[in-house]
Amino acid sequence: MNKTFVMVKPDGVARGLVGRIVARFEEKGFKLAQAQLMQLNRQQAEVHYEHLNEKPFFGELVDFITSGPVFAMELHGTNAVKNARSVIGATNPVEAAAGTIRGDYATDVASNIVHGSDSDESAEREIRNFFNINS
Ligand code: RTP
Repeated sequence: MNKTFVMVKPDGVARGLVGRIVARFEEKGFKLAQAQLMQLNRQQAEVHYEHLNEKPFFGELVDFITSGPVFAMELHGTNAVKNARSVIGATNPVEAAAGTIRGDYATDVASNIVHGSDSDESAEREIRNFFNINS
């Protein structure tokens, strides 16, 4: 049993998809350990996406992720990082399989509904950054 961090992005919150997205993770077998609707400031967004800060779309990414509330979650489950990413689907919705969140609800890589940690180390860091706890 381990943990991951998942966040419904502003487009998913604005479209009223939070309940359906939480349900998909619960149906898969995840347990919700912490969750909060929150508004990110630019500094928090820049830290979260630090690994992309040299990409040409970085400014748009920060604008987008701070454009409205996000729904942040700590999820617990077996092989949490990999299982959550399989529920989420490929980064670009064009490549995301039907039955995944991005495959079913998104069309554009710039607004792809949900984020999931990409490693155990990222999950630990993101849970700490978003929920201010030592985990
Ligand atoms: P995420 O961090 O959101 O779960 O996404 P990911 O691991 O699947 O993909 P990553 O490479 O970390 O990219 C983070 C987010 O940046 C946006 N993006 N935009 N305009 C573009 O070409 C582009 N490419 C990536 C996406 O919102 C992606 O989820």
